[in-house]
Order: sequence, then C-alpha cells, then structure tokens
Amino acid sequence: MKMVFRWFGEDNDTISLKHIKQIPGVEGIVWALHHLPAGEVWPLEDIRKVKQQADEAGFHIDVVESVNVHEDIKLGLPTRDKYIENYLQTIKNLATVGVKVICYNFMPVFDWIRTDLFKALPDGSTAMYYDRQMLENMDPNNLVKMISHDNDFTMPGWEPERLAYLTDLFKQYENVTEEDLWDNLQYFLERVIPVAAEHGIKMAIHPDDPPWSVFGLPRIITHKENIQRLLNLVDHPNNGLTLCSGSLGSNPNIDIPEIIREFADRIHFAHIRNVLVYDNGSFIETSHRTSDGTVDIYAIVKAYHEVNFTGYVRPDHGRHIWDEECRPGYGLYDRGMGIMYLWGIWDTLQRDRDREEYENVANTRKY
Ligand code: DNO
Repeated sequence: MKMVFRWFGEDNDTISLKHIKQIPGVEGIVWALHHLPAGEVWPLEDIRKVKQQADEAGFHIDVVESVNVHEDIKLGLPTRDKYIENYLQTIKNLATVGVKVICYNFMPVFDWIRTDLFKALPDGSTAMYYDRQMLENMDPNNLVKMISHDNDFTMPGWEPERLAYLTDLFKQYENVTEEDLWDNLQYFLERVIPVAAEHGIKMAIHPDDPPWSVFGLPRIITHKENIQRLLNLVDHPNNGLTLCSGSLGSNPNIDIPEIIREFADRIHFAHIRNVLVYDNGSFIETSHRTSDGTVDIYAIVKAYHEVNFTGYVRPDHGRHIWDEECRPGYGLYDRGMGIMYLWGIWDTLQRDRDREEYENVANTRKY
C-alpha cells in the first residue's frame, strides 16, 4: 500500500507539510483546489503551485480528493454537458502534473453528514457523531446552521455558496429517483472514463456517507450490489472506487473485507477508519483501533494484504485529541496514530508472509 495523507492546502489547514513529513511512511498528499466551486475548470497555474509546494516538501500529488461533480450533472439537466466539458478539461490539466487518481462522489446536495462535529467520547476526546433519530426529524437548514456555527472551516461538501440555494436544490431533486441518479451517473462516466483512461487517470468514486438516503434524497453508492452495478456501468479498469471503510462501516451489515477481495483491481484508493455503531443505528467516529469501534480494521488491512494491494491508502477521520484545534475529523495526532496502527498490522502480516515463503523455500531445498 502507498500511504498518503489529506492536506487541505496552505492557509486552509492547521497542519503543515513539515509535520506530515514526520509521520512514518507517508509518501504523498491528497489534495484539491478547495477554493474553487464545483463545475469550474481547475487552472493549470493553481495546480502547478500545489505541485511545487509538494515537491519542495518531498511528497507526490498522485491523488486528488475531490474533483466535485456539479449538481446539474447529478440532476441530469441540459446544462450538464458544459460542466462535463469542464470536468474533462480539469482531468487533462491534472494529468499534466502526473495525477494518477481522482476521487469524487455522486451524492445529491450534501456530501458526508454528521449531527455533531465535536461529541465527547468517554476518554475525554471529541469526535464526529451521527444521531440517526435526530437526523430523521431534522430540517436540513438547521443542520447547515449547526455545521457552520460549530466550526471555523469551510468543509468539503458544505461550501456556503452551494448551501445558500438549499431550498432550490431540494426542490430540484423532488422528482429525481434513484434510477434517475443511476442514469445520470452513467451519462457522466461514459464521457469521463475514456478521457481519464487516455490521460492515465483512474476515477475512484467515494461511497455515500452514511450509505443510506438522507432527507429523502436518493443515494446509490451504498452497498456491495450497488458497487457492482457502478463498476458495470462502464466496465473499464479506470472506473473504480475509493473504498471508505468508515462510510460503509456505518452499516454493520456490509462485509468490507469481502468487497476488497472481490473488487481488488478496481479499488484505486482506500480510506481506512473506524466507527462505533450503536444498537439504535447512530454512530460515532473512534480511533482506528479495531477494538475501539465496530469496524474490523485488522480484517480490512488483512484483506488488502492478501490481494497484494498496491493502491493509495490514507488514514481517515480521527478524534480530536490532546487539545488540538483542527478541522473536524482531520487532526494530526489521531490520524498519525492511525497510520502507525495500519503499518503495525501490515508489517506484521508481511513479516509472516516473508517467513512462510522463506520456510517453504528452505523445505523444498531439503528434499
Ligand atoms: C469527508 C470525506 C468526503 C470525501 C468526498 C469524496 O471527510 O471523506 O468529503 O472527500 O466524499 O468525494
């Protein structure tokens, strides 16, 4: 696995590249031009600036998260063609600096959703929390108010210029069914995948977080069967996944190691993190350690090891610990520890494999 770390950019992150460099085994940053609204072409000049910053710090910029898809594409409006053209141009621009993977999502209106960004855990840290019952009875406008009130950052998926039109957006989605969303995704992929492939870029869709419908909006990247359907929409190696263990893991019925084994060659990017799912369906994010949550991180890393995964991996959301002031879910400390946990599992598995291979060779020589 190639270890990478999300960085929101200069003046947009509390964490510096210098600090990221000190986490063992991180070879690249996961980045985006967060100041640009979805649908705009990413200018070469801005892309090159990030490339230069990464070069100076000794990181690659192989993975972009995300190039966001304009709402008109998800809605299937006639204006989508213009935004798809822009998307293709962004792909071409990113290819010029050697980008290999583009992560994106196809969730209507909202990206990921939580009802509390800083919920206390018993150990005195805080973490992002999703109260299932609360959300079912919530007005989305109140959620937006809460998110922007409790936090100083503009978070991906919660850009104010988009959310300003929330009521209009909800109206536009009123008659959009899951099947419509599938059709619109297919239309998008049929145009994007050939261009991405030609430019050596793999597209990696992020599962819906949480993986079920919210506020009556359709959501489709939600479980194994739908992942299979997505891969079949355009059956091409460059049409792949960002497999996020935390997003899918908030539904305890999803067998993530099975998905890894089955779709290994289409997983281009892995997000690994844990959540603790309660009996009532609510969940809180925890440390990466298996015993702290309900997602079997050990089994997930083992599955990646078994399939000889050579794709990109990043630790995902962590708790806010040691009084760190940071973006919700994106502190340095807990993600740094998360990386060491992932390496710990990986290195142990690798040692065992090397030893077995050595013993097999030694045994063959004996006879
Ligand atoms: C949240 C992230 C998501 C993710 C997008 C990918 O922390 O996991 O915002 O970046 O869904 O498009």
